[in-house]
Parts: sequence; structure tokens; C-alpha cells
Amino acid sequence: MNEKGISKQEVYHLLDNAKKKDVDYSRVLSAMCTPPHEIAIDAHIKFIESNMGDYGLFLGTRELEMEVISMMGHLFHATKTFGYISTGGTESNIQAIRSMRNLHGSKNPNIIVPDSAHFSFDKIEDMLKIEIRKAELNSDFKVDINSMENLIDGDTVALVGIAGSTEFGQIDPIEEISKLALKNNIPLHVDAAFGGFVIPFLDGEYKFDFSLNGVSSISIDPHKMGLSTIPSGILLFKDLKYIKTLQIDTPYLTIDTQYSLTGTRSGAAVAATYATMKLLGKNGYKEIVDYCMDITQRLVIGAKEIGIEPLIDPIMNVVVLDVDNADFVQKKLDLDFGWKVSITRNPKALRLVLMPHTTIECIDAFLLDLKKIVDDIRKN
Ligand code: 0PR
Repeated sequence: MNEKGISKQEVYHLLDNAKKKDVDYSRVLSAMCTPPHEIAIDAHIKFIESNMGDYGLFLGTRELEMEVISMMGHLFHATKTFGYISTGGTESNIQAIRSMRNLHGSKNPNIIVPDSAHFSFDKIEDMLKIEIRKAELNSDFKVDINSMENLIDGDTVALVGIAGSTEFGQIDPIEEISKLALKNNIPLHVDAAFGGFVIPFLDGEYKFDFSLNGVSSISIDPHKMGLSTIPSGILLFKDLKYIKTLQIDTPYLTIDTQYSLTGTRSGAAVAATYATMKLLGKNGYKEIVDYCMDITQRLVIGAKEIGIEPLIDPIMNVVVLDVDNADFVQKKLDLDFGWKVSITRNPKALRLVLMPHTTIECIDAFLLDLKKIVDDIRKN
């Protein structure tokens, strides 16, 4: 840091230079985030100084947080839920599993996750010293329930199901996992970080929430398909006993206890999430999901026309295309045309997430560029 500060104008200049190096979202087909809704930005700015780590000072923001938890609980078919607004799916997953480990009390705890689980579970293995057992997927990239059952033992503290997997946008058979959880008396955590703001608004019906008795907790990210600002995640528990195991005394704050992972916590993200949910309502989110599913279909039809098949018929707005030499195609798309796409781990395929920022023109332009690359490969 310099001894003496520089002018505001010079600071803005530095910021503008950095901003130029960031991509805008127009050609980003790899992200699960999207520019926030206008009302989220307004609310975020309005509550910029609010700290939920000491919410006795910010009782208005705390009310908004409790209302978000209540609205989400109802959306997920629970009359009462307990939870808080976290920094995102990683924190929500860590905290859910931590509470289940604490409740169980095993000295050598393990959890069983689908092989498709997000890498936040690998962080959990390291941080919480919990063995992560990965259950196999079937040909639809859903977890194989027998594989999951075979991995259970007396030290299994939680089962995990994914409602909207990061790579395939697939929904695990949560109803069957819920039965398995009940049979073995093990809590089930559902990772709906991506799917939480999609699945309730799809035309098809998928059971994945508290309507299933075995489901004990759910993580949902407003900063993904919820159109809120970063950092917003939601962690919901069905019973108070889970969140109680996370409580810690905070004697010198305006509140007696805390159960979040972070201390200082963004009240701005709380207000942004609240404002977006209030403004859009279920109908508003349904319109957004309908739009994303329309462009998903447009992409799939266009890909098929150039001889490229999806690995599965998309369940939500994630498409995985079976292209030869996926790594090469990904690089060409970026270097030649500026498209940001990603690659799945197993098998290697082109992965596209169709977020609200993606336009129809963008899909059509992308397909033309993909065709050029694929035609070139086929010629050689
Ligand atoms: N659970 C699932 C199912 C997820 O897809 C993700 C993130 C998480 C948990 C973790 O959430 P946080 O990153 O909020 O802690 N999935 C994307 C990923 O890591 C997130 C993402 C977002 C990736 C924007 C790229 C991007 O530009 O792949």
C-alpha cells in the first residue's frame, strides 16, 4: 500500500482496467451464476453495511432472513424449517454434514455421496475428517441405489442426494434414497444448490424435498438460478436438533449464539435474496425456468441437426454434448470465438449451462461456430 492515497479518478481508472479483463456473461456457457436481478442489486446496495454475524444490530435484515427461510421451507413442503443464509453451496454442504456428524458422534465417520457430487464434498473430507464414500452412477448419471446401500455401515453419518448435479443437471432418485435413509435411520442431505430454484418450476414433477420423510436438510443457492447476488446460499434443516449442534456461544456480540460457519456475514445478500423472491414470486421464477428450458431445447435440437447427441435428454438447463475430442473442441470454441464452455470429468463431453443471460441469438451463433469446428475435425 502506498503512504499516500491516490485520487478517486485514478482509483476508478484502475478498477476500469481490471474490469476490462473480466469477461461479461454474453458468451459464458459454463457458469451456474448469472448477472443478478436489478432488484437484487438495489437491495444489496441498500443493505451493504448490514452484518448478520451480529444481527442484534440489524434486526430488520434478520427479519428478512427469517422470512426467506420460511418462504423456502414452504416451497419445499415443510411447515417449519430451521436454517440461515450462507455464503453458498459449499458452506451449506459443510454445515449440513458437520451437524449430522456431531449428532451421530462416530469416531470414524463416513458419508455416502453420488460419484457426481460437487467437489465441495472433497473439501468436507479434508476439513471434517469424514471419509467420503462415492456411490456409482447408472447410465443416466443418477446414483445407483444398490451401490449406495452397499457402502452403508454403522459409522455412516449421512447420505447425500443431488437434485441438479453440477455436471449433468441430473436429479438423483431422492425418493429411493429417502427410503434407504429411513430404513437405516441415517439423515439425508439433499444438495439442491443448483436445482433448488429450478426443479420446483419445471413442468415435470420430481420429488426431492421435505415432502419425503427421509430428507433432513437441503442446500439451495440464490446466487445461482435464484438471481440473487453473490454470496447467497440457503441451508434448511427439518429439525431444530441439527442446527443446535452447530451453535456456539458468542458472549460479546449482540446475540448470544451463532450457528453459521463464517462470523461476519453479508446482510446485503440476505436483502438481495428476499427482494428477488418477493418481486418474482413463483410465477416469475417459472417464467425464467421456462425460458431456460426453451433455449436448452433449442440447443439440443440444433446440436442434433449437426450430428451431435446429448449424453442424456436434459432434465434441467444443463446440456452435455457427446463430441469427439471434447478438450480440443472446448479450446477452439474459446480461442476462435470466445465461447466459455466446460468439460465433464467422466466421460469427457462438452458441458453447457443455459442460464438466464443466454439469448436465443447466442444459442444460434454458438451452434454455427460449433458446426464449423466439428466440420473441420470431420474433414481431417
Ligand atoms: N453443489 C452443487 C450441486 C453445485 O453445482 C455447486 C457449485 C456447489 C454445491 C457449490 O456451490 P458454491 O460454489 O456456491 O459454494 N457449482 C458450480 C461449480 O463449481 C458453481 C459455478 C458457478 C461454477 C459459476 C462456475 C461458475 O462460473 O461448477
